[in-house]
Amino acid sequence: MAPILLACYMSGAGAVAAAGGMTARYTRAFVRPLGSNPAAATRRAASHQQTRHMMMASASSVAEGKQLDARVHTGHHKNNVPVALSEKIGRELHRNPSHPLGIIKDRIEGYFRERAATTGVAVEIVDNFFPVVSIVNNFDDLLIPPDHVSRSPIDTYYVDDQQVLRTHTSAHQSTMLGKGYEAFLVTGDVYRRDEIDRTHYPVFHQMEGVRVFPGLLEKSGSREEGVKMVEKDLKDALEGMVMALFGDVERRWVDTYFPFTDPSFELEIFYNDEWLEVLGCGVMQQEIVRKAGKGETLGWAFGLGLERLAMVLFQIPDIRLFWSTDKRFTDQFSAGKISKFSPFSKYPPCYKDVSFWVDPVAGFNNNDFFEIVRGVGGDLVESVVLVDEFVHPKTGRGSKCFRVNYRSMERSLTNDEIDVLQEEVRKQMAEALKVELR
Ligand code: FA5
Ligand code: MG
Repeated sequence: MAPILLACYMSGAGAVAAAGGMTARYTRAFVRPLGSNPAAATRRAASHQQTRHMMMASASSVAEGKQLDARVHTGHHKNNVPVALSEKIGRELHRNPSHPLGIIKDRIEGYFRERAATTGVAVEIVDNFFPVVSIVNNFDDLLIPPDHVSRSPIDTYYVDDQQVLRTHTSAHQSTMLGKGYEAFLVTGDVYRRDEIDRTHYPVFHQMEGVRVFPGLLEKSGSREEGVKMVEKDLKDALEGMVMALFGDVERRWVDTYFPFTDPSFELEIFYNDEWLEVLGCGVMQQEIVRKAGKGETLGWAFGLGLERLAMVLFQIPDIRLFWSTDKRFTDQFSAGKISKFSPFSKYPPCYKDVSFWVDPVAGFNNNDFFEIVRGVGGDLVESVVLVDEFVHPKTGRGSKCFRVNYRSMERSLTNDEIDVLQEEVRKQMAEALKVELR
């Protein structure tokens, strides 16, 4: 036992933490189609089972008398939405004009409204679409392949076998186009099962922007020329937006891949000594536009993360803070103003390690563990870091050790209260995940 524990405490937590950068689901993930990796396929199958276990665990909250939204908690066997998560639906932080997310949203909308005044094309602005969308809208309409990894219940919250919690605001592209809008912005909360750290939270906010150009193809002479003009307008619009938010900041375009745009780009800005990806965008795939009834009309689309921008602009160090109802947080912001957040003291952390055997190692998915921790510890969990992992050379069993860092943003925690939480985490792990706790 002793050497195993030693291994757990001595391995490089820093390296693991450093590797956990911002998820780039619709870029990086797309080079790894689901099913291309047998180990991953086993993991996904096993995890699906686990997800169902956890769903049953959350169903017990129904008995506790909570009012659950029937649009989200359908009782369908595919449903993997935890109650703690669905409680975030309806908070609509982006619609609060004096919340940092609302303040940024208003700025960007203002910028595009002004720009529209010069182009003469009105922008339709929407921020209240319910986050339950069809699988068709979230994936199929956007040409995301049927076997793509982002569709897995490991990465996505399913409501039933037809609907998900939207994983991006791109889910509204096709319906908005289909309704006839030529320019629109759609802002909303999006949901992804993900790792746990300062920049990742299972709910965050995106703004989608789309503009199509009727008649441009005919005017430009060829599709190739037209695409160039659309690309230029897209880049002008977004650089202008960044200027409106950050002033004359250093910025660069990075070529990337999205299934729904071609060519595709990411915009990065140089801020506080590092390059930061703020949005993905590109020229819309013609098939999407065509299916939405707009024929060969050319268009562009972008999707940006509001938290990402807000963390930089307001200097908010932890993504959990956006959800804080502590007056020391909320009272610092007022409508229309971008101001620096002053942290109201940093309370001491308290960390707990959990080590266990998994057999086979491919049968375990980290996201399932993260969700248990989130479910038990809620916003007291600052981060979860994989500190050690190895496969036993003789038995072939896998070993993992995670460090759960607890820290309240509002008060000091006691070791005793965290012990109670950690015990509950272990209990739920033993029930829901096929692991042998050590
Ligand atoms: C998308 O979601 C695409 N739908 C964006 C898009 C729209 C591309 C239209 C082309 C056309 P991605 O997963 O990279 O792409 O997310 C877009 C932005 O959301 C990122 O640039 C980042 O600002 C933000 N974002 C992504 N993941 C997170 C996260 N876990 N936490 C906070 N912000 C995130
Ligand atoms: Mg990205």
